[in-house]
Amino acid sequence: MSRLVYVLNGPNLNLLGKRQPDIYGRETLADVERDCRALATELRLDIRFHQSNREYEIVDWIHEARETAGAVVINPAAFTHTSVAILDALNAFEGPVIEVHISNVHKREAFRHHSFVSLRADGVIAGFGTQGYGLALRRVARLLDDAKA
Ligand code: CA2
Repeated sequence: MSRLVYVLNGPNLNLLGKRQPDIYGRETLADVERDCRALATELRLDIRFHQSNREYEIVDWIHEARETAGAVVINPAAFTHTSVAILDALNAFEGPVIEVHISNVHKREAFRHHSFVSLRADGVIAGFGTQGYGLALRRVARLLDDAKA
């Protein structure tokens, strides 16, 4: 299976590190991308790292991943709780999908407790801060290694 991993980020995550550090920490999305790239090299993964505030762009990247990628790591942000379109796109992707949330959504408002994406995700990480992205990449590397063996 391809060792290319799409790391996708939903709406408002471009503000990471710039607002609400009590909830989301002080690292920016550029810091997260840099850390993901360094870890990916260690794990022999290639990554495509994207963020969008537009649902259709995330759907289009998942379609692209169908053709080229072995796994998807996704923080769908607010679309987690609303988007059947992203769920449908992920259901059409064959490799591992890991859902990441920086905050512990279960400790927050009730509307954040339901995730459409969790109906497809092979694993869900929440509340580990931006460290969750690295944990997701480690899991994906293991799953891709296991699929090869
Ligand atoms: O905890 C997460 O990673 C979330 O996916 C973040 C989403 C939220 O809607 C989900 O319920 C949980 C919000 C992303 C907004 O990110 C910001 C970061 C800094 C400042 C403002 C927004």
